[in-house]
Formats: sequence, structure tokens, C-alpha cells
Amino acid sequence: MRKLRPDSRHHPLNSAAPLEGFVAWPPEFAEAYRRKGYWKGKTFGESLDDWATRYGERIAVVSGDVRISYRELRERADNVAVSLAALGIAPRDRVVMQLHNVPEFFYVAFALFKIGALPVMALPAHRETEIRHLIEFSEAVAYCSPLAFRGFDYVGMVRSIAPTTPTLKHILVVGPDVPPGTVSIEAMARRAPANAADVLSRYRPKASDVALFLLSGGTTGLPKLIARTHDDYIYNFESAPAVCGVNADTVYLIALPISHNFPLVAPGSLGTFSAGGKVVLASSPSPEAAFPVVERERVTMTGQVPAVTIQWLDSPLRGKYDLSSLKVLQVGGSRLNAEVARRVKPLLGATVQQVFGMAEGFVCYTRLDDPEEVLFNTQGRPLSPDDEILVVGWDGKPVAPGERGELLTRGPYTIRGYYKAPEHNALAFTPDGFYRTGDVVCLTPSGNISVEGRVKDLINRGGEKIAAEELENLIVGHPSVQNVAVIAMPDPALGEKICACVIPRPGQSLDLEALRAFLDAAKIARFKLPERLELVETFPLTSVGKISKKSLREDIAAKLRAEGKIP
Ligand code: AMP
Ligand code: DBH
Repeated sequence: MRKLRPDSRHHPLNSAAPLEGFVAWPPEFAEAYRRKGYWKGKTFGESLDDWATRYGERIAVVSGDVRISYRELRERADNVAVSLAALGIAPRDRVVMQLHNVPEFFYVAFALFKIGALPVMALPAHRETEIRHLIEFSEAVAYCSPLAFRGFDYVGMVRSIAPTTPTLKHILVVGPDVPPGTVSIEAMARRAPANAADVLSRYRPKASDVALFLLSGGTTGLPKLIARTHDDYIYNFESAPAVCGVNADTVYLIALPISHNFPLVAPGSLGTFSAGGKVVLASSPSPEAAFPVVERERVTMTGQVPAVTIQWLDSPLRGKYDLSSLKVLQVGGSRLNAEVARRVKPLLGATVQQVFGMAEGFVCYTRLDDPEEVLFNTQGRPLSPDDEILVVGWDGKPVAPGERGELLTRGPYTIRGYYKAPEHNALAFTPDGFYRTGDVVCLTPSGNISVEGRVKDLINRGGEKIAAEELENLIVGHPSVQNVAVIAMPDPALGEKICACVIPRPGQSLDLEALRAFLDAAKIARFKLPERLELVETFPLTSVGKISKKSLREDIAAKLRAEGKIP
């Protein structure tokens, strides 16, 4: 039997010092957010306990045939928490979580919240390069994954990383039968230690402390870490139900990756839990996987990216399943075409809700009773009355009403800086703390935001964000490549796809397959692999001599039109 008594020297939670590398809100803002009741001083662990008390035997999570009540959810999270503490996982220790849509995600996340340890929310699509970066950057002590998912061996991957990441001590794995040297999450969840209350009472994270790390889509290099506090993240998801029509009767389907900000808090699983609703997990958003689940569980609401909405609308399966329970279809992550938005109600029977959000915080929603003109053509308005927004031009000054400009924002749930990234923060935030979203928007006469484009150098591939620079850094390493610019090209289904424009070295050539194989060998997420390669002799330049990605984008769009690939 292991010792369950944590060593108090390793538990700095009662010290006033914030986590090193975390950029806190200035005291006068924090004080105002508390005074206005946004930050309630409650932690995630306390929230789960409240839900279990209030909603008890109601079903919190459905996954296949498994149905878990609020009481059981709390019990399993507590069991896992005590086991993790016994392993030596201490407050503020980082744990990279790479789980797909399984209930164990909630057991582990809440267990970590309860002991003040900090999940780092990776996505199932990430591969060795991203995971190594996350483990190294966060100095993670543990990694958590399925054994395998969609044919990929996660444990094998982390085992190949572990010898060179000395902080990493534990591998936590979904399933009852896990390989030697790893820890079964299921076994931890079922083991009920007698002294759970006693152990957990020693861990008292503060509401103002960091609760978890999300990943930024990023514009430079590998993903940045976004530290969200108990106070600000709870405010974020507790405000969502009112604008999304979520209540105890809501059946919310998660078909996007469970660890992404959209299905976590907008309202996501956490907003649904806070209202006592039911969260249903699906393995994929495809009509084949999701429609039967909608029918069986009488799903009332889900969140999806525009590419999936198009699939749902065009699917021949639509008439074969009873989707009549759907009341609200949230669409976000990338720009929804107005004509697609218009088809949602007639074909799926649900009210469309556009969601424009970011893991950095700020979220806009159209409201369910907005006129069609607003529902179809805009991305709505901010969640909080204290979300401050500025739309600025190239000179950094606010543009005239209705003009386009970059959206800057700050507020009670928008970060003031990325974790441990002071140099990047000096560029990504204004001196007075506004986050430069990199999104180009305009304010419509109805007071709503319309997303018109962006100034940040990334590709938004159906909601999946790819930093151009990250790919460029890899591609210049190819022996046939002299220089490269990675750009977005228009795509009817995904909105955008990835195009690599390459100047080959003299006498060398390269084709798309070879480029993709080269990048695949670099072990990056497959959604980052370019879908087109353009070989060029020179790049168009801007007046200051930088590569003009704008001209490159125009060139590729013209080519695609000429090829009949886009209208
Ligand atoms: P991330 O930083 O990965 O959380 O991605 C957030 C970014 O996704 C935003 O800054 C926008 O560029 C984009 N985005 C999210 N929702 C929408 C939407 N409804 N319409 C257009 N772009 C969106
Ligand atoms: O793309 C996103 O990151 C996003 C989209 C919709 C998001 O973070 C959100 C809603 O909260």
C-alpha cells in the first residue's frame, strides 16, 4: 500500500505567489471582476462537488452504453485524485492530457483540478513533435492518453519521447489492461480509498490560481500555452448557458475534440454540467457516427465547425435518422457562409448559433432570438458586459464605425499574456493589456461582429489552425528547398487548405507526395500536411521587401478558379 500522505513541502498552494510565468490581471481589474460577481472565488473541484450535490443521480455523461451520474462522476474524479496524489503528483505539476472523447477525460481533468495539478490540453491529432514540445515546455511530470486511437499508438509515441524528457515520470492510460510501467485510469477510478476526504482536504487550490492550460492555434512556431484560472474559466462557462439556451433538459453532443475550448466552455461540457444537463460523447462528427447518437440520446444541441455543418446538411443519411430533438446548432471555429447558415433551420430543424471564440478567452455568440439577418450574416456579440473591444487600423487607432480593422479585446476571461512567453507577449498584447486577436472584423449597424479576415499568419483549415511559420521552419529543412512560403488557399468544404509555395534549390525538384512524406517523417499532426505544392522561381515582394503572402494567395486563388476547383 502506498503512502497517501502528500508531503506538505511540495504544496505551495497556500503561498500567495502566483505560478511563475503566468501573467495575472492587474489588481484593479481583478478587484472589479470580483466586485461585479464575475469571479466568484470558486474552484473546479468545488464546482464538481456542488453539481454532484445538486444533480446527484441525474446523468452527466453518456458514452456508448456507459451512463455516468453526477454522483459517480465526482466519485471517480475523487478516486483518481487520491491515486494521483499517491503517485506523487503535486499541486502545480503539469500533466499533458491527450485523450479523445471518452469519460476518462473528465475523471482525470477533475482529479487534477482537485489536487491543484494542471492539465495541458493537447489534441488527439498531435504527434511526437507537438507532444515533445508540450512536455518540455510545460515540464510535465505525467502524460495521459489512450493506448491507441484511430490506429495510432500513443503509448509507443510517448515511450520514444520519455528518455529525453527527464521531468516525465508517469504515463496514465485509458483502459483496464494497460502495458507494464503505465497506470490504468480505469483502475484508479474504481479504487475507492477510505481516506479520500482526508487526503483531498489537504489540497486547496485557490480560485485565482491557474487551473489548466489550453493551446493557442498560434501564429509563430509551436502552440503557445494559455493559462486559464479557476475564476476566469468558471465565469466563462457559467455565463454560456444563458446565451445558449442551456438548462437541465439540455443534451449536449461533443463530437469535436473534447479538450478544445469550444466544446469545453462555449457552453461545452462544463457549461452543460453547470446547468445539470447531459453530455453525450461521439467519436467523430461525421453523419455516420453522430446521427445515430443524436437519435438515440435525443441530443438537443451540439457545437461544430462549418465543414461539418455542410456535411450534415448534404448527407443522404439526414432523412434516415430522427434528428427532431435538435434545437440549437452552434457553428464556429471558422467563418460560416451565410447561405449554409440559412439552410440549417429548414433542413435540420435547429436554430443556428454562430460562435466566434478563441482559447485566449473572448467569445461572441449570436443570440437565439436574433433576427435572421443577424443569425446568418454575423458572428454575434460578446459574452460578457465587461468584454472590451476595439477595432483598430494599421496605425493602431480605432477605425470609423463600420470600417474593417483588427479586433483587440480584454475582459474578465481573456488572458493578459501567454504562459512563459514575454517576448511574444510584447507583440501579442497592447501595453494596456488588450489581446491582439489577429482577426479582421467590422461592427455591423446592428452592433454585431462580422469576421472579415485576419492579419495573423496562419491557415484556418476548417477550424484547425496551422501556423505558417511552424511549417515553413520544417520545409526549409528539406534538401531540395531553397525557400518556402506557406499560405492558405480557398476550399469550398474546409474554407481553407494549406498550400506550400517553394523555390527549389538549383537543379532540384520536389513533388507534393515527397514533401508530405518528408513532413510526416517529422512526426507532426497530419492536418498540417500541405495539400498543394507550387514550385516558383521567385516570390512576389512587398514594398519593404518581405514575401507578399497576399499576392501569393491571390495567385493561387486565380489558379484554382482557372482549374474550376472553386467558383
Ligand atoms: P484558437 O486561437 O485556436 O483558439 O482559434 C481562435 C481563432 O479561430 C479566432 O481568433 C479566429 O481566427 C478563428 N475563429 C473562431 N471562430 C470563428 C468564427 N465563427 N468565424 C471566423 N473565425 C473564427
Ligand atoms: O476556434 C476556436 O478556438 C473557438 C471557436 C468557437 C473557440 O475557442 C470557442 C468557440 O470558444
